[in-house]
Amino acid sequence: MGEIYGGHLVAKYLKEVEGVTTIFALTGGHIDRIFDGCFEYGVKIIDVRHEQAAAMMAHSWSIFRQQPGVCLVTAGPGFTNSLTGLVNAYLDNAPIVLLSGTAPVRDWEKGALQEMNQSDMVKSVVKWSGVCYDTKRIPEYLSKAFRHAVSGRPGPVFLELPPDVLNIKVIEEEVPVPNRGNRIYKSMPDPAAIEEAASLINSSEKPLLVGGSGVGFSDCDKELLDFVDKTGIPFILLNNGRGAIPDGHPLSLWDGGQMALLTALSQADLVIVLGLRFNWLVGFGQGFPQAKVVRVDIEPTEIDRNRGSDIGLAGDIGLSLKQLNTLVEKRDHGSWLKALRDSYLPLIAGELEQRQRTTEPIHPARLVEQIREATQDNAIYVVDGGDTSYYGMVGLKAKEKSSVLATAAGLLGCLGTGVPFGIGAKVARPDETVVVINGDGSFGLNAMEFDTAVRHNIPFVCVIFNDQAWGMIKHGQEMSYGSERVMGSELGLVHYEKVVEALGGYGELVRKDDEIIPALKRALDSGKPACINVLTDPTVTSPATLLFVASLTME
Ligand SMILES: Cc1ncc(C[n+]2csc(CCOP(=O)(O)OP(=O)(O)O)c2C)c(N)n1
Repeated sequence: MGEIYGGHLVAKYLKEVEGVTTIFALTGGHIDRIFDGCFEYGVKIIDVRHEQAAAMMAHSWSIFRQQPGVCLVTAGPGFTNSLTGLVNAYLDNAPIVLLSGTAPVRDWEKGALQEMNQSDMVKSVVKWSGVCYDTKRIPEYLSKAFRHAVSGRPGPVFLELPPDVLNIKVIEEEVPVPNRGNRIYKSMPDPAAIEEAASLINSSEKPLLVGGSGVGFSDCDKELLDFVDKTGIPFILLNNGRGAIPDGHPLSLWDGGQMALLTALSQADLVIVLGLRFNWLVGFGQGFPQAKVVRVDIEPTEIDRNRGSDIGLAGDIGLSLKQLNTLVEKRDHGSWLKALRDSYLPLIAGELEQRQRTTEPIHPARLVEQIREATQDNAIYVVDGGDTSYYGMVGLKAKEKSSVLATAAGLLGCLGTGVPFGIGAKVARPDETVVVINGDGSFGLNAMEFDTAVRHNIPFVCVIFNDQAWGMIKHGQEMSYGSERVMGSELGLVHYEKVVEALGGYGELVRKDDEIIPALKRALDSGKPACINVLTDPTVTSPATLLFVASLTME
């Protein structure tokens, strides 16, 4: 009869039952036995420099591997540091499993080191949380955590593992290990509702399809492409659903970016919404009262949220589209598409021209264009920042699902996500080129993770759009209070490329347009985690900032 520690059981279960090869973690005495278990059972640990980054990397892994990402943090400050990443995953519906240390149960309520009520703190931002008090039940609790993370609408879960559970030995043969099952069980909407949706789609003259992270986390790419090709409906895919059909598809509206979305919503007679919430990012669904709405969502409570739908299909997107594809008619919406493009392309004419023009300092739209040129659209692009996010999002092209991921433009609007998500993407998909596009302010929040990338040999390129300020906020202050009242939003010229060099990576500073592509190529060829610090025009204000300021100053 073999004996095994609780901490070893954790690693063994992760590896052998859930197939987890890699976790993101920051060490601590309370969780040390799990680290030892990972050593024993060959689970790779990417050990980070801040727990926030561990949660963000796990989130990124969940997108690029389409499996739950696992992160492991120690009790107290390790746990509290992870919260920003956890909330970000919650608001993005990303399945991450956060394993946390906690004070020994025998010392609870006595003033133990790092003792705090973590479970209560976390409850409002997870799908499920639990504390395991019994070593023999570790596999059962882990199984429950994974099931909650992926079933129905995905999301983060939290499991506390005290040291007086992890450091106890039990007889392995006496530990029940749950059968994993298939884990994801898909549901289908009411067939009558599908028929009604198909007849609305068939009779519509100006239909529009919009998809979100539900597309990103569903296995529906083929059904979606079949639907779009058959119906001829113009579409735009957002969040991590972007690229499920590449942006280069002739019916994609990404050639006009957010202007195309706003224009199309205001002119459509029918909007088909797949796995996208009507939150503030789409004006709470209020901006297109003229249109009928068909919604497909795995979460029924989302279907009429903020705006009632004409037809709601509650269930899996792929299964729903498969059924719809048998009922929708082949159509050509070429004249509607042309009318749409005629409306939105003039609105972005200035920006299109800006992409081709060389200026000093460099315009951010031009810098994005040069990044495209250097990488030939063949990379995973992670975009983080304020104004920088806008130019990255609208200027880049997604060649595959999630390959343009604007991590700071989600519901949490969380800066500092770029570097951790870039690292998570490269760990999950080592054969891809990964390029992070970062505002200089945002870069600073998780810059130390370059050390993680160097230690683990995770090459990627981070291009800093250095306007020497928290640009989006600075420009908002200029507009609201006047340029003489800018306060706490200027950063000055910082040599971030030298910071990265000092950490063992590759770095270059770029001031001129003709230096961009050669520097990027050297960075890509260096095979190291690299930072190209590009001085950009500090006076440029993006349309996103104009909208943002207007929305916050509205009475
Ligand atoms: C973690 C976090 N802190 C603060 C903010 C508020 N905020 C929104 S945009 C912005 C400025 C971003 O500056 P930078 O990253 O340099 O990008 P830029 O706007 O200059 O392109 C700030 C501070 C936020 N969204 N997230």
